[in-house]
Amino acid sequence: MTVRVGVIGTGRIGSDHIRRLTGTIPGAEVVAVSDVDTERAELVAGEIGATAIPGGTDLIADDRVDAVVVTSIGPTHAEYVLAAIDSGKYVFCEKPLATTAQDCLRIVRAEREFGSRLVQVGFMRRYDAGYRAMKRVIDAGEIGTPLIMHCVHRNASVPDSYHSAMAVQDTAVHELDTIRWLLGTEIARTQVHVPRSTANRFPHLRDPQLMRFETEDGVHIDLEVFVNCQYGYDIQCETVGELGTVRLPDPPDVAVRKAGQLRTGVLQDWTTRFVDAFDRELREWIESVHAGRLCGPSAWDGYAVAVSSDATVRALESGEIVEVRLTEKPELYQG
Ligand code: NAD
Ligand code: ISE
Repeated sequence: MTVRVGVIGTGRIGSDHIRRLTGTIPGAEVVAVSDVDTERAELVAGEIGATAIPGGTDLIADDRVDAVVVTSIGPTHAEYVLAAIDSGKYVFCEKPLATTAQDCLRIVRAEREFGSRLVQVGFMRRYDAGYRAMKRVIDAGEIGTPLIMHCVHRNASVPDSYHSAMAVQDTAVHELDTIRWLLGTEIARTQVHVPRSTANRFPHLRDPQLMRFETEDGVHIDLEVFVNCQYGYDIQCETVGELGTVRLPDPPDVAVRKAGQLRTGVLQDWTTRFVDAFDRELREWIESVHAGRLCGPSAWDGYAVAVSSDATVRALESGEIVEVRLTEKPELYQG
């Protein structure tokens, strides 16, 4: 059986996911697409023989669509995810699940009322080979109890529309999820330090930012977010434990020795750095839709990250340490 997928949002990552659902991943077919930019939706639909449906909620309700992928901009996610739950359809939603913790909680409540999981959030780092290897080392106790984590998240550049809070809401959310997942605990406190800003981009943007997180069980994490670093896309993570350390490998590239120099390339953006993770993420999502049982990042994960993200934005604005407080985890998401 083929899962007939409808995709809402045909921008950068929407097109990328349509390409992989169409060409790379077995058991799926993109039958419908939608975008407020209707011309773009029609163009994309024409390329793959799908139907362009003007409204996202109409796409969700359409009988030809079994499952939905939401890749529109963040503020539109909650409406579409809630509509998918209302229709009883599986929905894969790109990060963030919603732009406020309150909207994430509405989604969690709607899913609980439905009675089983329908929502998966696009925290794709959980599917990256390096992060998975790091988790295996931590879970096996090889480095002893984790004490400290050092993370770096650098983008070559961002567009003018990117503002200071997006360093948290759009960029650091990936680490907010991977920290919880790698360490198996929640973030309890957050703080942001802002050094002088790079002169390379817009005056309104505070870039770079140094974030500090503390987990419920006392692990301290530092995260540098620098989204106009110029030289490329650079993701680093090292966990320091009582007995040793574990760090992500750099993406493989040839080493060229020439004219007294040794050089290697740096990837330029997330499409190439996480290509395998995106492939694996959507392949496993389609498999779990086939099996009728989701196992990837849940609406609860989307909610927990949104609460930490909101707290970190408040920390950025106030310069204070801000506490992170989650509601009680419902049974649906235990285990
Ligand atoms: P984009 O701006 O390239 O594309 C967004 C698309 O959504 C556009 O085509 C726009 O016309 C459409 N859109 C806007 N409002 C809409 C609405 N109400 N209904 C339907 N379509 C609407 O953005 P992008 O870079 O593709 O990002 C999309 C989402 O994916 C964001 O939530 C972003 O955070 C996430 N993202 C995730 C990753 C990752 O690493 N997992 C990487 C990039 C983007
Ligand atoms: C983008 O939306 C992503 O999710 C990328 O992974 C991240 O590196 C970038 O900063 C975000 O803008």
